[in-house]
Amino acid sequence: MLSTLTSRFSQIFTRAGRRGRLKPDDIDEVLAEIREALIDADVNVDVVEKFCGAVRGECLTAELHQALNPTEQVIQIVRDQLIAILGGESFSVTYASKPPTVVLLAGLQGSGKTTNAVKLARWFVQQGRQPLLVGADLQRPAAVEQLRVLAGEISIPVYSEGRDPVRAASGGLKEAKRLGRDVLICDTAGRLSIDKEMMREVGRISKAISPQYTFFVLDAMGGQAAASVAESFHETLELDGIILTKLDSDARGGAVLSARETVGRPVAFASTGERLDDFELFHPDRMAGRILGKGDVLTLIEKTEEAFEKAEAEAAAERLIAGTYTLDDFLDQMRQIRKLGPLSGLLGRMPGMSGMEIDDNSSEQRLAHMEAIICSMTPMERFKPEIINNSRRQRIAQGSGTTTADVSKLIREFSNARKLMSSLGKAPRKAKPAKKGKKGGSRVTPKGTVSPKVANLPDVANLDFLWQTETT
Ligand SMILES: Nc1nc2c(ncn2[C@@H]2O[C@H](COP(=O)(O)OP(=O)(O)OP(=O)(O)O)[C@@H](O)[C@H]2O)c(=O)[nH]1
Ligand SMILES: [Mg+2]
Repeated sequence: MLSTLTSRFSQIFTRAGRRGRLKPDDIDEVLAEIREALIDADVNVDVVEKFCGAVRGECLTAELHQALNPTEQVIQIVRDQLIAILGGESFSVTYASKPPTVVLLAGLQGSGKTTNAVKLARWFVQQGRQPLLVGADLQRPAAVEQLRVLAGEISIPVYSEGRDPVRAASGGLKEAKRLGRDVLICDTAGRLSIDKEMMREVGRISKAISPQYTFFVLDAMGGQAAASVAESFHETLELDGIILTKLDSDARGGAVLSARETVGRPVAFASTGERLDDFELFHPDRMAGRILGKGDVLTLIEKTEEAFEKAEAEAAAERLIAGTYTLDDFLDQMRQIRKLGPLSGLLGRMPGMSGMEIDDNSSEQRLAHMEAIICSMTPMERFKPEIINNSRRQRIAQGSGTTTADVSKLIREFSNARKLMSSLGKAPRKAKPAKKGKKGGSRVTPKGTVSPKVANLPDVANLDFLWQTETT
């Protein structure tokens, strides 16, 4: 996701870091590089200028040339301004005082309206709501069936009727009231804003059901051009927000970064894959962090919570943030994360890994290599990878059928991830070894029990058993 932009930012800040102190001229050079990276990412030029102007202003008033770590400070300023152009606050849904809360989806053909209608319905179910989906795309013969099949996977009812989408929509509203469903989500046919008749039709649907929320479904692959299409929908429909789809694709960033400014409405939700659970509230701060390569631990934790038992998730989240994990845990987490979907979508959310290019076909093989490397280490090496010298590295490489470079790479990635994770926690703590005898150091708790708080784990002062394994 936006990996090209992330690696451009990473190169820019690495170069800036090498300069040490940044004089105003240096800042202008850094800004010129940022401007070029954003233009290359297809970001709307007005947005780029506004962004760079704001960053420059902040940098100059922050008197960076006197700052101890100027690059860190610039990154912080860039991050804040990215958050600003992404909309600042996350979207929050206010429910209608008299249910149902009505949501209308509109957008271009193939942008993801039907799939995201169902994803949104699933999201409402998670909020404790009872949605009803309405199929008002009567243009394409299979559209309602597509909606029914997808909604059927998560047992959400679908209403549709006849051939007139306006009647289908208002019939859906009546049905929601009759059934006591408290959210109504209306899927519509894909249309072009230049098709006046089709635009009038969606206008009539909107009048018939008076939505609380009208979302424009925007394909991130379409870049800034797609974002500007939303502007013309806005004239007919008065949009309330955007659902940004296909963020897992190799979209360059133009749509994501231009949407808020060009449409004048926030991105409310983001769709990051083909699966129904690849969907979340859009958080500008997390997206900014992701673009800058700082990972997206919170989203990962939320996804983890969904995929695992609560107690298990609690332990994983604590360990992620507390930074008290070892290579055993690292391996454990990689295995758990695999359960959440293709690695390409998820690794970008792990701190220190967002710059990694992941090809899903080779990721299995890579994971197998990582596993072999970690399994070829002694318990002490897994606990304290700093002790791995050349001869140990050679032994591990031989044992795992990999190269010493592979071993070094893994240790480097692990150390980076651990450093970043501890910096996200309150205070950096020393790693504690995994419990003796527990496979893979996993702290998975049985169903229904409360996970041990990291702070309450036994303090293993005596590491003798680790050294014993070393010598046997
Ligand atoms: N990779 C990926 N694919 C997505 C995402 N969202 C939707 N898609 C896919 O995009 C394609 C089109 O999605 P639809 O939901 O049918 O789009 P639509 O806007 O309803 O299309 P029309 O009804 O024809 O206008 C489908 O193959 C979806 O699986 C996403 O976030 N990531
Ligand atoms: Mg559709």
